[in-house]
Amino acid sequence: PAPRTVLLTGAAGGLGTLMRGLLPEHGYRLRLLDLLPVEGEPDAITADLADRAALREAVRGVDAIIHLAGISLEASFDKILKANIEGTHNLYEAAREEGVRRVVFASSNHAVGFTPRPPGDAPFAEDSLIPVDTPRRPDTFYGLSKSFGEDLAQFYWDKHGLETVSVRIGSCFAEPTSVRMLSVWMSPGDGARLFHAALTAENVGHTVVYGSSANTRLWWDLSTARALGYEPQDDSEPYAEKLIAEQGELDPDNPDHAHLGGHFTTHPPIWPY
Ligand code: NAI
Ligand code: 15L
Repeated sequence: PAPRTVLLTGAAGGLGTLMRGLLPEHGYRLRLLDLLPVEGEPDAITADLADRAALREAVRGVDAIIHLAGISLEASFDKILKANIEGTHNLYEAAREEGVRRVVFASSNHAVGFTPRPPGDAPFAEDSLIPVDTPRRPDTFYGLSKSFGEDLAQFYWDKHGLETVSVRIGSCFAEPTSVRMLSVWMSPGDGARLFHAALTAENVGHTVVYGSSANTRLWWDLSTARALGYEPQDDSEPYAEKLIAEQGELDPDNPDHAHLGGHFTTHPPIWPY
């Protein structure tokens, strides 16, 4: 049977708030968890990913987990280690102990952020799009934690038969706000469609997909996402004229524009810290 009761971690965050609004339309009953209280949701579980007892209780009886909680930008290694690396491990252990069969993991384009973007101008030829099996090249401690999360997901599948779809999300916000986002944007509606596909596709083992809309200027290959049944319906192109007029075209000689990860490859300048 299709999963119906889903634990959404990181429910108070930006993406969590968007998905709280959209996933019920796809038929899900959501249980919410975050370190912070979730506005307007008195039943949400307030817990830290460090609290293994709370996680075990939170996952008990759910059909699947969408794991969004964690630090979502660059931070010190110690903070990333605690929230994203140890925290994600704690959640997988709770899932294993309670027999949860599927996780959808919010990975990130920053796991492959130092990958050069496709050369030339958009739209890019199919065979120059970045595939999911490109070597991982994290651009930050944050990106490293997402790379670890993908390895953890593979390990829990191989060792324990716990399935994961790792979604290397581009930028999921209401609208694209930069020229880079014209290539990597995932509309909230497409985000919900992709999570729904990731929850319902059969026999995913550990599958890695990119998470974005069907953008005219797309940099990466959506075929593994489409194979789950994902059919993106949006394209950032209507925003292109205005954003390019304001910000100019991407400049391949600018290091901030040269790689998938954009300015994460150069900023914030975290050393010494
Ligand atoms: P966000 O920073 O708005 O939300 C993250 C949420 O996780 C926050 O509500 C925070 O309180 C919670 N959290 C942090 N540490 C926690 C802990 N130790 N225990 C429990 N909860 C904790 O981030 P956003 O944008 O909503 O992203 C959600 C997830 O998706 C993150 O894992 C992020 O790395 C990933 N992602 C998001 C992208 C986007 O475009 N929004 C792009 C790529 C990945
Ligand atoms: C991410 O991984 C971040 O969580 C999000 O805030 C955006 O910065 C996004 O990547 C991006 O690359 O635009």
